[in-house]
Formats: sequence, structure tokens, C-alpha cells
Amino acid sequence: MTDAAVVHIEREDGVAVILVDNPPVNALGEAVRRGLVEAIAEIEADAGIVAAVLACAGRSFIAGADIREFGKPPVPPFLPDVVAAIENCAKPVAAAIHGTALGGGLELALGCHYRVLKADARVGLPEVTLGIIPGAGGTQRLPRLAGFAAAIDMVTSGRRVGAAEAVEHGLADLVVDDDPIGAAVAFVRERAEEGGPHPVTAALPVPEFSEAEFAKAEAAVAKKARGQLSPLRALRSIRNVARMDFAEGMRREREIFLELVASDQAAALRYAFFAEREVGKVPGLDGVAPRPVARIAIIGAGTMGSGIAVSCLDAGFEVTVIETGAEALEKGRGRVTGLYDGMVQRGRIDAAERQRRLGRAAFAVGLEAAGIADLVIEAVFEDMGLKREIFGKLDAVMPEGAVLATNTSYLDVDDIARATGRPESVVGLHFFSPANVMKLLEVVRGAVTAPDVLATAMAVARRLGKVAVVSGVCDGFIGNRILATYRKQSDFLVEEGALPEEIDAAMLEYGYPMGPYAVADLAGLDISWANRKRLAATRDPRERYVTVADRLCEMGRFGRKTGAGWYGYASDRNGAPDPLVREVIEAASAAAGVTRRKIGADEIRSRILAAVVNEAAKVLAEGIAARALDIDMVMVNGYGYPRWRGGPLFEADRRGLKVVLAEVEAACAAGGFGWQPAPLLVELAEKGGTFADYSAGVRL
Ligand code: 3H9
Repeated sequence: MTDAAVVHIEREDGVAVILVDNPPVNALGEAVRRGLVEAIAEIEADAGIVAAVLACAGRSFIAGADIREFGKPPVPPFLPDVVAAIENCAKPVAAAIHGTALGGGLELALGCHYRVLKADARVGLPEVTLGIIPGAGGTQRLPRLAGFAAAIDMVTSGRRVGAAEAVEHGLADLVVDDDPIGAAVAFVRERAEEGGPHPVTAALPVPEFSEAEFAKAEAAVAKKARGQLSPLRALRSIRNVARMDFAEGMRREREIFLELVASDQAAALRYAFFAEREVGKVPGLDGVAPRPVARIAIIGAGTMGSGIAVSCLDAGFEVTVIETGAEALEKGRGRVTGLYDGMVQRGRIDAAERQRRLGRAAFAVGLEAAGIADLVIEAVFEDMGLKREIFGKLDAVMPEGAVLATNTSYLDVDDIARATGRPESVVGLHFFSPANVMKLLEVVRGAVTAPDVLATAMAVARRLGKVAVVSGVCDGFIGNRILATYRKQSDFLVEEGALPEEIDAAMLEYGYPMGPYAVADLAGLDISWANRKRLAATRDPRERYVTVADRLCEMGRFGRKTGAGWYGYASDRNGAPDPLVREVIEAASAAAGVTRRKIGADEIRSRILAAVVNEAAKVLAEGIAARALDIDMVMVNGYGYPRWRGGPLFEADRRGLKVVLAEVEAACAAGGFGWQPAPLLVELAEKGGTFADYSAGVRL
């Protein structure tokens, strides 16, 4: 008997269809693994069955091991044994794949003798993104089937490939537009009638790949991994294919898998996986129905507005892009079509798809054109007067029930909302640049934003494929507010003796893709300069203020776009330390009466990251973010915080808040006036609590 609940067998004229039915994604939990072993045994024993098909009910083939079981002691039957049972089955087995076959799901399919894919199916081994390596033969079977180059690419990146690429790599024997199970039944019956032998992936000859090619691949993977262990370990396991027999390679793969699954990095990446899904479940919004949204109007077709338009068009919305005059509108149209041209050039979409998406776009002059939209997103220059004027006018233009959103990154959403007669319909949608690429979206809940308006914003964000995090109103919301302290603490270090390149290098070593000064040069120094000028009037003169960035801006050094910023770009397009900047820095230190000293990478990281955690603790205590995971997902998805560390608060919990508090005290001492350890951090450190417990409502 198979486990009736999750695996059952249907017989189709001598071919057994083993159907896995374990919603939502057919993960390979213990019951499924047991069910599969029993099913194979039953098929072996049944003389009336000549072949089998492994398939799934529901929206997708198997999405891999059950991630919730990781971190707990493994329970038999183990997945490698399940795959071996299929591979060693005397009767041919074909996988019928629809949706996605991921991780252990693809490993099972690799153990099958044949694979039939639906044309829109995707397959991949995303284990490295969870801090582990494929643990059921993926690193041993994929290279034998697809060759080393393709296997290294797929396994070390976790990338999913479509049916066409799967065919190219020898992963699919047949691709069908419809009914993959029916096709697989017919296909495997024919193979059974032919009599075999049926291909056994483990027994395939090992393809050629030289030591030099492995060394080259290793260097490339190490560079991309930025401190993450699993891609390099995966490569090591793949390399074993060329060095030892299948059984020994499997033993080593299992060893590495078990070592990594228990690692801090894997725990952090699992946390990020679930947190990314949890952010969408906003406390208090359960059962609140979103308003229907079919057409979105976007006001302003600058870089942000056109990026937002493309993001909405990509997701299938009807879009109206609005500008104030014909010339600006044409420029905007050029930006939007330009982004699509880029996608076609890079092979992301074909010309027909470009036409389809652009076909959903309308371009118009004047706010009145927004009147037919269900959601309007204002994306004009960061100027409160201008934004209030627009929202005041929108009141007369927009139909009742429309959602009015602003893409402000700093300004007070409540203030903007008060410019309308319906502040409860106003919400912030803070996109990140480039808006059609960046995963993060901060959804800003105003003081009186209606629950169904917030629910609408979250539903739209989900359709856009964003990681949407709800933030309360404060200067800079969750992300830019924390970034401001990160930047301030970096500037203090510069004034005390560190150089921008030393700070950037220290943060790169931590796992950030770029350091703060390289980022500033890329983003442009002028925007934060304008912001500092805006805040200058209210800044307490006792606050420690580093003038270097202002001096650079006064010199016209706005970053890459002007050929100079924190770095010079004349000799090196990636930026080189510039003696002129050093002079400005040394002058600033002297003017502040600071004797410059050598500051090591550890101290740099400790101070900067302590500032981040401290501000994050304040954001959490003030309720700007509902949970620690909301903050972590903002930092990971929008600010380059290394995903394999989970997020600043997850990492702080892991290290222990007493240790973190000591570092925060040092950072605050350096910051001087206005810098105090967050009371929440102090309290949790004293009581032995964690940010995670606090978020879960556990009070010590
Ligand atoms: C592996 O296979 C290891 C093996 O090599 C070796 C073993 C020895 N487990 O994402 P969604 C949940 S490692 C448990 O919103 P979508 C998810 O949390 C695994 N739960 O849907 C969510 O729960 P809730 C390698 C899982 O349609 C619900 O399912 N595989 C798993 O946008 C719906 O998910 C992967 O890394 C899981 N494996 O996307 C694939 N997967 O509703 C991970 C999902 O309570 N999964 N859940 O919030 C995915 O990439 C996407 O979920 C998928 C569907 C593309 C499948």
C-alpha cells in the first residue's frame, strides 16, 4: 500500500502513473519519500505493469525537499535512496514535468530513465540559494547528463532553465505543449516495448573537462559567491565526478550536504526564504479584500516613472504614463521603449512580446488622463509642494475607490495625503531604482490609510513580483532611514582616519556587493546633498556632521555621471582613489580637530553594522516595521545586505545581543550627540531576549 494521502498509483493499460499530491508545491516530505519507495516496490512486484510515469497533481512538479524539515534530524527513507530505487527499477520510469522541477524534484527526475517536459516547464537545482548543495545526486548525475559546463552553471547559480535549454543540455527526451502525463505514458510504453536497455544516468560515461577548466570555473564562482560557502562546495562536489566513481561521489556529496545543512549560512538563507514570503502576510490585514486594479496611471516619466511603468506592463497591467508636456512625454516614451529594446537585445523577451507589453501602454499629457485608472502612482521630483499640488488635483480627477499612491522615498506620506479630501485612499509605494529590476518595494502605510487600500497595494506588489514590505511613516521609511545612519557612521570613520576605499573594501569583505562610497558615486551625490540641505534647518548644531560630501558636491563631483565623486573615473571606469578627495578629507579632519589614525577593517565593520542594528531596533520599537523580518527583508532585497547572513537583526540575534550592544555603545560614543543605544536593544540584551522573540510577541 502506498501512502494514499500524498502518493498514489493510477494504472493506464500496463503503465503505472505514480502521482504525488502534496500541496502546495509537492515538497518531498517524509510521507512523500515513503510513498515513492512503496510505489516503486509495488510496480516492481506487479507483473501487469511494464513501465511507470512519475508525475504530480496540482500546479507544479516537485519543488524539492521540504525545507521545513531542514535543521531537524533527517528521517528515513533518505532522498538519495528514493532516487536510487527509481533508477534501479527494472521497468523504465519517465518523469512527466509541468510547472517547476526544483532541487530534489529535479534530482528524482534525473534518476528516472526518461524525462518529458511541458513546454513552459522549468527545471533547476536552487539548493545553493538555501546555503546547501543538491543532496540526492544532483551534483553527480547532472554533469553526466548535461556536461560539466552546464552543470557547473546551473548548480552554482541555482538558475532555472526552460524546456528549450533543458533539451540542449540533454535533460529532456520529449517536450509537449499539453498533457505531459499522457505523452509520458505513451513514450515510456514505447520504450518498454522496445525492450531497453533504458538509460541509467549514474552509469553514463563521465564527460571531458580539464583541470584548467575546473580552476577557471572555481575562480569565477568564488568571485560571485562573496563569502557564501555553498556555491564553492557545490563545485567541489561536481569536480568529484571527474575524480572518483559514482558511489564515492555520492558519499562525498551527502557529507557536504549534511555539513552545510547544519551551517549558520543555511539557517540564514532558510530564514530569508520564509521571511520573504512572510512579509506579504501583514498583521491585521487577514481577510481584507483588495480593491480590483486593472489600469494603473503613472505620473512622471523620468527614470523612476518609466521603470515603474515597465514593471507594471511586465505584470500584465494596462498602464497610462502621464507627463506635463509633449516633449517630456516623448522622452518618457523613449525611456519605456528603450527599456524594452534592451530586454529584446539581451534575449530576455522576443520582439512579439515587446509589442504585446507596449501594446498595453498609453501615453498622455495632463493629469485628467489618470481618471480611468484604478491606481495612480505619482513619481515626480521629490518636492513636497509639487506633490501636494498633484494630489490636490487628483482628488477631482480620480474616480471614487481609486487608490492614490506616491513614490516618495523620504517625504511625509501623511502630509501628502492631507492635500486630498480622501487621505484614507493614499498609500506610499516606494520603488527602488531601476524599478523594473529591483525586488524591493516599501509600501508605506499612512496614519489613516484604509486597510483595503493597503491590501490593494500589497496585492499589486505581489503581481509585480516584488518583495513588498509595509513601513510606517518616518523620514526615509525603513530602508533609507537605516541607510542614513550607515552613511553617517561611515563618514565619521572617514573623518577619523579611514579612507573611502578602505571602508568599501571592508564592507565588500562582509558580503556587500558594493561599499557605501562606490554606491554613492553610482547613485549620484546630488540627491542626498539636496536632502541634507532640506534637513539642515532642523539639524541640531550639536550633532556631529561630516562635511566631506558637501565639499565634493560643491566641487561638482556628483559621482560617476560627472566623472568624479568619492572616486575619480578618468583613468579607471570603475573608479580609482583620487588624491583630491584625500585632500578634502584631511582638511575636514583637521577642521574638526580630529587626529587621523589607522582604522582596521574589523573596527570599520563593527561600527557601521552596529549603527545599522541600532537604528533597526528603533524602527522596530517605534512600530515603523511590524517585525524584525520586515527590516531584514528590506536590507537584503534593497540595500545589498548579504542574504546569506539573513539580515542585520537575524545576524544580531545569532551573535547575541550582549555582544552587539557593546559594539553599539562604541558606535554611539563615536557618534556623540543624538546617538544612544536603542532602548529595545538594551532591554533585550539585559534580559537575554532576541529581536525574533520580540517580533513574535514573546515578552521576557
Ligand atoms: C532540496 O531539494 C534539497 C535536496 O537537494 C536534497 C535533499 C536530501 N519546502 O513560493 P510560494 C512553501 S532543497 C517547504 O509562495 P510560488 C512556501 O513557503 C529545496 N515549503 O509559491 C509557501 O508557503 P506559505 C530546493 C515550501 O508559486 C508555499 O509553499 N527547492 C517549499 O510563488 C507556496 O510557495 C527550492 O529551493 C519547500 N521546498 O513559487 C524551491 N517550497 O503558503 C523553493 C515552497 O505557507 N520554492 N514552499 O507561505 C520555490 O522556489 C517556490 O516556492 C516555487 C513556487 C517556485 C516552487
